[in-house]
Amino acid sequence: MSKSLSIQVPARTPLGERSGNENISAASKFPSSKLKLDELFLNWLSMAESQNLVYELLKDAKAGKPLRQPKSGATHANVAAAIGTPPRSPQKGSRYGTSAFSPTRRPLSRQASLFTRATNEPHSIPTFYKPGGEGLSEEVNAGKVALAERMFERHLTGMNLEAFAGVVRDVVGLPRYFAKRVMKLVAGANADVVTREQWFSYWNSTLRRQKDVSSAMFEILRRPNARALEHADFTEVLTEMTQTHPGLDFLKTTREFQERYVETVIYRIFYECNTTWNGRLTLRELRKSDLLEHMLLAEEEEDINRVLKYFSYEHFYVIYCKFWELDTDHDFFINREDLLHYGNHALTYRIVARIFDQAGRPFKSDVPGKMSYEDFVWFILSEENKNHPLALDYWFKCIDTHHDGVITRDEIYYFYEEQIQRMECLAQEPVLFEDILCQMMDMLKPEVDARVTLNDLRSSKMSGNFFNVLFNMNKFIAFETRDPFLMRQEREEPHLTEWDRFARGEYLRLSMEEDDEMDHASDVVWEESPI
Ligand SMILES: [Ca+2]
Ligand SMILES: [Ca+2]
Repeated sequence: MSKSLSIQVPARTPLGERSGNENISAASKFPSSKLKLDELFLNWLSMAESQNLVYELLKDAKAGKPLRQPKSGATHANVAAAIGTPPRSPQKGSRYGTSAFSPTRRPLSRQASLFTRATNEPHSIPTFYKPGGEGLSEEVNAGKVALAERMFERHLTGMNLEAFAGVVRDVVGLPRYFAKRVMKLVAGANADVVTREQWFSYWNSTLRRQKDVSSAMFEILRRPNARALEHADFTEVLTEMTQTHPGLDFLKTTREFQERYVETVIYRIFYECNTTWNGRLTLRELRKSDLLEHMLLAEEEEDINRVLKYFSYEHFYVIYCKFWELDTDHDFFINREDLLHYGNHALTYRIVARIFDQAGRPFKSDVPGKMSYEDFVWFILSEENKNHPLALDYWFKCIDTHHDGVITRDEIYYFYEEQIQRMECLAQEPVLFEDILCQMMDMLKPEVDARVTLNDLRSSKMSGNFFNVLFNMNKFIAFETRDPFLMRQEREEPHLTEWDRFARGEYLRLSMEEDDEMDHASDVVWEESPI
């Protein structure tokens, strides 16, 4: 018997095609948990360390030795890696994650004030740079130079990364996790010390010419002479953030998920800030965005889940797990069939077809007919936050099948027709097209009746519902029945977006499912153990 057991992991069996009565009854009672459990067990079994353990136990059993209690080797992190879901945030009672679930259990004073500011003002950037001028004023520059001089006085042979991070924070105004990047620019790629001379040379040649912190950030992140920032330009500083942020300590052992987290944060940044959606974030877009404010907040806030915009780990967890759930063959792509399963089969065939026609946004995926993880992030942010201006744009393009910049009666009918059929299948009395059309026009009040433009949608607060009526059955029903639970949530937490509420609910659901699976898995794996 060879020491390395070769165990083939079979493809996931589709529901209802299992043989054996026991399996059928178990699967029919708890279909999804049974399948997930099988998958979890097989994944565990395919890990090299599990195989070694099984081999050792078999060897002991053959030799007639009493079986040893296995060490608690299947840690959460490696089981999670095996089943393809990232680790959750630290549980209650841990130092940083006081709540593993809800980002809103504690008073949200910081978050709430942030949101209020974000909606009332374009952005709030520290004001020590002369606004509108060319670079820094003499006065501001003198203050900055004096501050840096004082800081360097204590480091006559140069500053290490930790000390230099103070300069980046206090003199430049950027988060400390930018220090590594700035150190490279100031002192060279392999430097681990910055001298006073190197600093002032970079300061005078580059940073003092920037008129605000956003342009300093742009300058620091961009490649030489580039006129816009691309995804990859953010990788270095965000990776540094995940390495140093106390709220992301638990991610250090799972590098893959650390990378996925960074990737997801970048997609979220570009979704919000790169309003032309061309993957090239300009200085103008950066200035108009609230990214800098949230980057600074992410540094200060020990619980990263309280930074709902861009950075929440729980939000990443939800996005990634949703993708993983749909990507049943785990090739990291989603096809049309997979997406039909989204949200408990909420979407119509017609809208899924439009998404795969890439009407809302061209896919980044290089595999024809398949959606990549990045495309999925764009989709889920648009689907679960339909009132967001960019989501309106996304769905408008999907519904405007004639590409004439206006949604007309026949286009509304084309999508609503499938909803009528679905209501009939669900034995629900369908809402007639004429009635729904009237209701929608009352709600949206377009300038020209039955001709809805993107501007009409942008000036109505009910636009998300318009789209839900057209292609999302579950949300349509929730809207028609005026779901009191949803309405209360909206009233009580006006600072949360539809996306924030969705992500919170899903995180709770996924956490509970995962806990169940972990309990079952430990029962199954060790139920034969005589100890
Ligand atoms: Ca797939
Ligand atoms: Ca049209």
